Amino acid sequence: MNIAFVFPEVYDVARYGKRRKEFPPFGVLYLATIVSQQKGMNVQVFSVESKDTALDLTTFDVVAFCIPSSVTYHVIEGVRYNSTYMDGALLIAGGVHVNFFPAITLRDLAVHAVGVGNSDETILELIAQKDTRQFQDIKGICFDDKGRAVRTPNRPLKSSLDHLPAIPNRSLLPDQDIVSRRLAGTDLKMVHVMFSQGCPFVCNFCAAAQRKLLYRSGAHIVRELEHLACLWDRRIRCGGR
Ligand code: B12
Repeated sequence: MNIAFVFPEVYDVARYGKRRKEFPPFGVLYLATIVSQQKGMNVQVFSVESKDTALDLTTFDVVAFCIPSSVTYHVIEGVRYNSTYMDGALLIAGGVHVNFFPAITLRDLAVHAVGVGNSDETILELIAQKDTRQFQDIKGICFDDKGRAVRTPNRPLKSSLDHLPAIPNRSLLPDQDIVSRRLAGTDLKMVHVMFSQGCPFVCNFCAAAQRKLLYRSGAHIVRELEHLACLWDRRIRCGGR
């Protein structure tokens, strides 16, 4: 089965003019890795900008739209309506914007279902229902039932992040997402790693959806750091960035 993940290029808005990318899109990265580890799943990730939203998606059985912030919602709306799809393709969406506006996103984008909150398990369950379109037993989603938006119960949070792949497959992302250009104010190149999720504070300007802090274990993190050190070593020896 062919699965397309579509996400808007995420530039830091403060440095947008300089096309400065601060973080790789971790949501897309983890979801795409999880799906690609399943037998028979071919994953491709499309990074889009607002000037170029017409994609040929006719070879994909499932198209997953990722909406990291409301700021880039219009980019995904552009892709949704300017692109071409396979007949019967399953269309799904998720991301921070969707977490706050699941039913509106479902309607606006005319997709079959949206994930609400962490969807590391939800994504596989949604894909498994591609042909049946029976979504009612999947936790943490909002789905279309003959024009009616149905919200299912939240998916309980895990107690850690160790269920995630220890080494997310960065080669699924555009090359420049693997290593950021430089650490602010220095010439050091850097790579980002996600150690935890959530935030305990209640700042009223922030839309962080998850207050409970979840961590990866030390061993889980070390596996990724070792992998990155090795990758970096190879790049230097091969004369890469
Ligand atoms: C890191 C980060 C950044 C980074 C990079 C973001 C990126 N590459 O995604 C940088 C610094 C670039 C950034 C910039 C901005 N950010 Co920011 N950022 C974050 C932060 C701290 C973490 C995001 C993250 O990586 N989470 C971890 C991943 C794994 O989770 P995730 O992306 O949500 O994905 C999961 C689910 O959403 C879901 N999912 C995602 N996609 C899909 C797709 C499908 C099909 C399904 C089913 C599910 C699904 O499953 C994923 C895995 O569990 C969040 C706060 C937070 N705690 O969430 C703010 C946050 C997302 N940012 C926010 C904002 C406002 C911005 C800026 C507008 C700030 C500014 N004024 O410059 C810009 C916008 C950039 C842009 N062009 O969109 C807001 C968004 C609010 C909103 N409602 O839109 C947040 C929530 C913080 C806040 N202040 O409220 N940000």
